[in-house]
Amino acid sequence: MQTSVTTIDRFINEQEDQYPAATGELSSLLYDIALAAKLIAAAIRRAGLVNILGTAGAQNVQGEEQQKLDVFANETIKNCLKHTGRVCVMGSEEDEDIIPVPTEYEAGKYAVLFDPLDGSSNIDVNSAVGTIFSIHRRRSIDGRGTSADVLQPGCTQVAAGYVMYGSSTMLVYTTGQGVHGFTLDPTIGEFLLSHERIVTPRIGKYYSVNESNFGRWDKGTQTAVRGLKGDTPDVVAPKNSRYIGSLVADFHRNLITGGVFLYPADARNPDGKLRLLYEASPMAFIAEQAQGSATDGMNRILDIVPLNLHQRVPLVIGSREDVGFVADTLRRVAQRASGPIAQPAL
Ligand code: P6P
Repeated sequence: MQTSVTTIDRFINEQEDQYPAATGELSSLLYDIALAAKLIAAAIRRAGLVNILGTAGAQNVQGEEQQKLDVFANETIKNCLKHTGRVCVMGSEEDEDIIPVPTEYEAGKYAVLFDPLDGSSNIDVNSAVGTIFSIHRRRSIDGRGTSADVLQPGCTQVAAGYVMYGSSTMLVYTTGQGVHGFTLDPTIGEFLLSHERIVTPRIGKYYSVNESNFGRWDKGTQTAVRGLKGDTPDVVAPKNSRYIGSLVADFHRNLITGGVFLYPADARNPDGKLRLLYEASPMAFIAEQAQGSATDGMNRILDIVPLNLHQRVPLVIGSREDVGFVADTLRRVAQRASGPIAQPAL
């Protein structure tokens, strides 16, 4: 039986061949991340058996109980990257400050940001969790990496991706040449190409938002979500609600089937909950490469210049027309609230 399997290594190499100037370092960095993903996937699969569930007791910089798998995932990614000579600095949701590569290792030309285990509150209930990563070229000239290397707008990313530890383990990434998905075959320990050139439908089936925040949203957001539910069927067809509470899982479903995910600002989270650098920005790169889009409600995520490592941002991401509907609604409600624009006297 003819089997034409494409491993992630072969696929990355074939993509790199299209760029004669490529040195192969970015490709090798993507392998390093794929290795970390395999190690984390194995730990998650074993989690119920070797009792590494439950909290590690420590709290991360977000003030959240740090689960043991959070700690393991964070350390695994750092250990897979720091000695390679390809990275000068890292930024992690689990670490308060940037992580310059230790002096005993060569500092490379890339800065890597990551959320090592997003949705970790779902760990103990065996629901999907994920790793999200974002790669920029360093801006500093030499030496250890600095904040300037990580505080870059999403439009300067050279690669971004996520790993979803769900019913199967999938790695989805882009280097600006489309979005491609690989499924881990645990029997051989290889990520195999399963979703080449993912394109998200223009209009989605689902909307994903935590509706328990409805009373804390502004009027524009409430109006937009009501529209997605079917209040304005002449403008947007009613959608089904799907919300897992894990960004990677909600984003991935919408990417494949079409849909829009929202984590808006609210009275309790005036900048929303999600982080710009290692959640919104990489997902926005992927969304746009899959012909979708991503905004903070009105402004393109990839244009936002970050001011600090753990900066939060409201997020509306997914099918292009659905994201556009939300933006149009927010603008219309804002204009109505600010009153009719004074027409210049003729
Ligand atoms: P809420 C998980 O904690 C996370 O950071 C994202 O993965 C997810 O989209 C969001 O928070 C869920 O937040 O407030 O709806 O539980």
